Parts: sequence; C-alpha cells; structure tokens
Amino acid sequence: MLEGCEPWPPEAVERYRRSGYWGDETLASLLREVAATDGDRVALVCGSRTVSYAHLDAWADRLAGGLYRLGIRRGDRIVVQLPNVPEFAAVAIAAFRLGALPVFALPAHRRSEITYLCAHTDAVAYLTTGTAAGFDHRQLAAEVRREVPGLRHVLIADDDAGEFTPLSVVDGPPVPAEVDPAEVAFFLLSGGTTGTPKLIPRTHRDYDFQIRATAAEMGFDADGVYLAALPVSHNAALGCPGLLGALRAGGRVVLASSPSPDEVFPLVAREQVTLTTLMPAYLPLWADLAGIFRADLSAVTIEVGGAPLAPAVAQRAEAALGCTITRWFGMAEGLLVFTRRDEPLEVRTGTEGLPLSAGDEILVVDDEDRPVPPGTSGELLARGPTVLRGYYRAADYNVRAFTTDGFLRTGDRVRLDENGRLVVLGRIKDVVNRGGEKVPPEEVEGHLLTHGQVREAAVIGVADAVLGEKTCAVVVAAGEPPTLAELRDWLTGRGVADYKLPDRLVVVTGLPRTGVGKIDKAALVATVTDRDV
Ligand code: OOB
Repeated sequence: MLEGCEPWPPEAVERYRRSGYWGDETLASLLREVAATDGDRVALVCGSRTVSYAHLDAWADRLAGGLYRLGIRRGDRIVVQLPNVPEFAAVAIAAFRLGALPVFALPAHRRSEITYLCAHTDAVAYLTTGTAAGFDHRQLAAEVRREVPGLRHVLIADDDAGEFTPLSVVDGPPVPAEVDPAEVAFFLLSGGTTGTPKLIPRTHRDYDFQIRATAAEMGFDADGVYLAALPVSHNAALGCPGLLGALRAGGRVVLASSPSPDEVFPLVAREQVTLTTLMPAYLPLWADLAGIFRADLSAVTIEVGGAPLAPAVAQRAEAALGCTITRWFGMAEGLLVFTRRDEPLEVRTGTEGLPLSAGDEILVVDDEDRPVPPGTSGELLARGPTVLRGYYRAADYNVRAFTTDGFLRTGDRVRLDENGRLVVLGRIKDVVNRGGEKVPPEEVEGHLLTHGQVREAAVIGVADAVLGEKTCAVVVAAGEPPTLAELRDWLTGRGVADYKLPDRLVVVTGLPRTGVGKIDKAALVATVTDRDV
C-alpha cells in the first residue's frame, strides 16, 4: 500500500460494492468499448485537431508501451503538467493502463511546486509541454531536473524538446493491464490543507464511480459535448464528469486553453457544446459579453463551483446566456455536492444542493465533533465512496484531518437547510480562495520570510468584487519596508506560481496574536478591511 493512502474499511467496501457504486472496472478500460464499436467517433477536439476514439485508444496503448520501455512500472509516480491538449488524455489513459501513477500538477505551477511534487513523490518522470501560455516549460524542466536528482526522465509533449525526450518518440508494444480497481490510479492536489501541499490518492473504482455517476446525474451521454475551459488537471474539469467522464460516456470533449469568452463562445457554437464547468469569477464576464458575441448557450448546462456564488449573479447569467446553471461544492478530496438541472431556480442557484450519491454521509459538527441541530452552522465532515481516507505521505496530518471513524474534516463552515441541502457559510481552514484558485497562506508566508526585509508575515484573503477574495500579505518589516513589487519578484524568483503572489501588501508594526500566540488572522482581516487597502 502507498504510505498514507488508507483503504476504505472492509465493511464500507462491501457496502459500496453491494450498492453498485463500485464495480470491477478500472480507468484503464475507459475508451475500449467505444473505440471497438464506434472507433471513428470524435473523442477530442482541440483547435484544428480532432482525435477519434480508435486513435486515442491506440495512442494510449502505444504510450503505455513506450513508458514501459523507458523502465516506468506499475506504482511509479509521474508528475504530469500539461495544459488542455489531447496529449493530456492520451498520457493519463496510458498511465492508467500501465498502472503508473500520474500526479496532476496545474499548468500554473512553477519550480517551487513542481520540485516539491517530484521530490515528495519520488517521481521517476516529469512530463510537461514545450511552451504554454507564453512560458517555456523546458526551462522549468531543466531547473527541476537539477534540483531533483532522482528524476530519471523528462518528457516533453512538443517535438522541440531541447535536451529532453519528446513524447512523440515514447512508443512501444501494448502492455497487459494488470491494475486492480481498488488500486490508486492517480493523485490530485488538495486545495486547502496546512503545511506542505497534500496529495490525494484517487482509486480506479472511486473515480470510475465519480465520472459515471456525475455523467448520469447531469444527463451526459454519448450525444453530449463537454467543453473543458478550466484546466483538466483539476478535479472539476477532469472528472465531474469532465474530460474522463465524457470519454467514458462516449461523448465528445472540446479542449479550450482558457474560459475567455472570445475563445469559448465561438467553440460553443461550432461544437454544439452541451456541458461545461466554470469558476464563479468568470460568470459575470460571460454574462456581460454574451450580447456582443451573440452567444446562444440555451443548450448548455454550466456547472459553477469552487468558490461562493451569489444567487443574483447566477440568475442574471442564466437570463443573459440562456443557459442552465447548476451549483457545485466540490473538493479534490472526493466530496461532490451539487444542484441538479431539473430543480427549481431558487434551489438550483440558491444552495449547493445534495451529495452525489446516497452513499455519501455528511455531518455538520461543532468544535467538539458533536452534530449541531439542523439549520445551525458548523464544520462539514464527509465520508463516502469517493472521499479519501488518508493523504499520501502525510501520517501526522492524517491524524488531524480525519475523525477516528474516517470522516474527512473539510475545513468548510456550512449549514444544511430544511431539505438537507448544503449552504456554504465560510471557512475554518487557512486558505485564500482567489476566484476558485486556492492559495495556501502558510506556504506563501514561508517564502516571504526568506526575504531580508521581512521579519514577520501573514497572508490573508481580503474581499474582492471580481475574484471574491484577493491575497494580502501583512508584513512586519525588518528595517526598510519592502514594496509589493519587490516581494512579488522575490517570490517569482523562488519559483512560486503566479496565482499565489500577493495582490496587496500592508506593512504593520506588529501582528495580532491569539491567546496561544498564533497569528490572529480573523483580527487581521478586520483591521486590513478597515484600512480599505
Ligand atoms: C474544487 O475543488 P478544490 O479541491 O480545488 O477546492 C475545495 C475547496 C472546498 O473545501 C471549499 O473551501 C471551496 O474549495 N469550495 C467552495 C465551493 N466549492 C468549493 N466554497 C464555496 N462554495 C462552493 N461552491 O473547488 C471543486 C472540485 C470539484 C468540483 C467543483 C469544485
């Protein structure tokens, strides 16, 4: 067993199997049926490229064989950092067939994050692209390779691979799939834990259930067209039903490089998109530009999640776009709670709805883990057929992150309405939710403290009209106070991803402390907001 990746207890395994949540399928067979029966069907569209099911299936087989030839084996970790391109699907499915374990990094990650992921997982390979969004990943790969000596291979999904191996030469005869449905299939990054970044093991059978069940709940079938406008390396666009669920259903996936209206609206029209996923921050922009682009989204359902969404914004967007919005509360950890397409407008846009399946158990508890009365606010705890039982290589953290009976402490403050629907009220965990992108304060504070002019640092979220929250660094200076630009440059120099850089800086003479001496972030948020920075 992979360290920390606790299996579900036998009683739960038996129950999830009996209830039909978990079957014997693995993600290795995701494309097989459609490839065999209807191979010419289009699986992927990306710009002017189209990839059929038969082609993708054969491509994944050859890639799996090629990875095997390189010496990559079942259970080996591969850090995969690819934008929304067909190679992502081919590589992911190849790894599932081989039993190698992709660690899905976000395209925005840089040296600090990638180096950590490679080292923490003892990855044998780092697989990335040539350039993406104007950034040269080969350069990044060279730095990562220097810092992580254990990395045996760097593979580049671009024929101009520089000193590294182009993915196109990774080829070999198919390997017999030996993966078991109970095994870990890949790792996702957690959006909100303290300390070092945490990795979430997702097993074949739990993710296969997630993609099947979300497709069924959203009415997505072989006629469906899914638009991936968010990074497919994130759970929301990967498997809710996302890229993998759409392929499993025999539908079509349209890969976009961003949710920008000028890219997305023409794709919706050209490809007859039926389903997509969006973070709330983009919704007003889509609604505002719908008229200019004459966008008709009347056949489209948009899953909006990852951050709070005001019902009025959702309703205005539905009116402007003609689409159907469902709200999603999701976590890479596996919990999915969402509103269904056929629910009344107020329910659909006013709550986060109900869990994916009856197998999900959600509790709202007080500080001492006692369930609170219905309607009262508390921390959300979750357990179920898709919810992990332990983070990878995080033994100490796992003791705190789960209750003794296996419930995940989500760190989210919620209440359940009279019908058991989820309403999110805020957060207990220390994370900044910057338009759906999760910024880990502790990690950023650690980097800030390495700057010579920073004595103390606290990173907090402050309200922002567009993103919901922005990141504010509150700093006690050592001597001459640094400027925001200097600190941002400093963090960039340390290889920190752009989305984690502070948007604002407040210099103070001291940080408020709680009774036990911890930085009082709630007090800080109040002071900083008062200053109206
Ligand atoms: C999605 O997943 P993650 O792993 O990036 O982030 C999870 C966290 C939650 O714990 C919560 O703090 C926040 O993001 N969150 C929301 C929310 N949905 C997620 N906060 C308020 N309202 C919501 N509706 O973000 C994710 C994964 C799958 C589908 C959709 C979103």
